[in-house]
Amino acid sequence: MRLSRYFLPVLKETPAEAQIVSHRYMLRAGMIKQASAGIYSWLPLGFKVLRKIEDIIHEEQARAGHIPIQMPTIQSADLWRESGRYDAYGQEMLRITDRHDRDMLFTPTAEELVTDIFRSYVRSYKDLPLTLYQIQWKFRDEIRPRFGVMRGREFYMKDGYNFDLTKEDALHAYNRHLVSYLRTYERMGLQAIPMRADGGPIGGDYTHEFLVLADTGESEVFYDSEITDLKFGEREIDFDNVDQCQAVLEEFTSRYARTDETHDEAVWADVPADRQRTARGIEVGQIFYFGTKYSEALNAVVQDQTGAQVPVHMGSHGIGVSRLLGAIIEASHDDKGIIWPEGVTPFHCGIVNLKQGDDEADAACEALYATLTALGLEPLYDDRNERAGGKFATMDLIGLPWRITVGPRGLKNGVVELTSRRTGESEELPPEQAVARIAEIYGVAQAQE
Ligand code: 5CA
Repeated sequence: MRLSRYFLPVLKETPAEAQIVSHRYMLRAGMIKQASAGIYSWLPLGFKVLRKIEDIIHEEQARAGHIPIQMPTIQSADLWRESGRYDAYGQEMLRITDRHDRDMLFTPTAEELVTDIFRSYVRSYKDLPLTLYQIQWKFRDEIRPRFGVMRGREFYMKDGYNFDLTKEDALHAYNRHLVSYLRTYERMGLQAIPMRADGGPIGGDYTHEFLVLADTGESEVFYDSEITDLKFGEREIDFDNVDQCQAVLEEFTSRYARTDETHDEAVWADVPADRQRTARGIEVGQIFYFGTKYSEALNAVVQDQTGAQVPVHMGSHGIGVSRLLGAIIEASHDDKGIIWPEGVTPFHCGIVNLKQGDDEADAACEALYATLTALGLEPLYDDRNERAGGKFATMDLIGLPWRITVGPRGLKNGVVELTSRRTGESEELPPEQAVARIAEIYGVAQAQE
């Protein structure tokens, strides 16, 4: 993309309404625009990161064997009356009346609708296990929407639902989700710690929230410091293997890690004092096992091996997709702007032309742009007729992890400059080598000369 043709409405001033750094940078970098309280338009740069996050989630869901679907945002109240949640959900639910005076609502979550799909088609234990998921907009009429996309009223969520014959099978689905989420967040450059949590309006005794530690987080958390040393990393996992998934769950949940809702001073006292940590965290996901709560209410039954009709065991599993942009920025920024992890960056690198209009500099930038693009990478080429200082400030603000700087002086010596946004370190090297380095970082193969 050439910056001169892009739509990147960068703000010079810090918007007064933004209280936390991620909200400030998302507004200043032209990623989102508030449409009304807690409701945002996604501008090109923000939308691009949202899509990257979605892509990672889809890939990891596929790896775990989960199947994508799409359910509507507007639902009839009838199913919610069947489950008893129409009244129970309270004022957070946006209620809508259609022209025929029918009660509708904007989905805050989708246990009822997905259970209705299941009960309409699935009759036998032979069709289990089954996990369906979607990535879809949700609406919760939060009393205090704030911090930009962190606590929106309209927000984007991955919500998945497992259907299993037995509690044991459903607990495997729970463990599988935990493993899959660990991988998912790490690919986004995040450490998200599973913590024992509270079921809230979704329900269920088994539930973990995934928290990213950050001073601006809304939850107070208590954990054993050993937990931050754990990494999922590159390990191979067979998601159908019950023991493997169970082992990962035990590894990541055996140490004390709880939100304030489940914090227990008596158990906490057993954690060695020098390992006790209290911090703030951002909840980027939650998994639940709630048994037959919805299947019994909505009569979602299958025939088991003995011919008996039994309600299926279920759980649901959510990722705060739009909230993740805020969480990633909270975890990765400096005083100049955002620092995107390579896994979610909107463009793979920036190209800054120090002297637009200089034949050699223009030609070198065009060549870099063409070569990187041919490799399947997306560079953002700042081809505007602007001062170098302004171009650097924009690149730093929007946070691309790598920048190639091209100027007449360097080109005389046959070099360009490659700069890491994270460390600020620069290196001079020939343009072909800069391309090779970027290709290597992103794991794309270069054709042999
Ligand atoms: N049905 C279950 C799992 S699919 C569910 O709704 N879980 S949830 O309530 O925990 O939401 C899932 C995730 O959505 C949360 O972990 C959080 O990251 C995100 N989320 C919840 N409310 C908001 C909000 N108001 N703004 C932004 N993200 C939110």
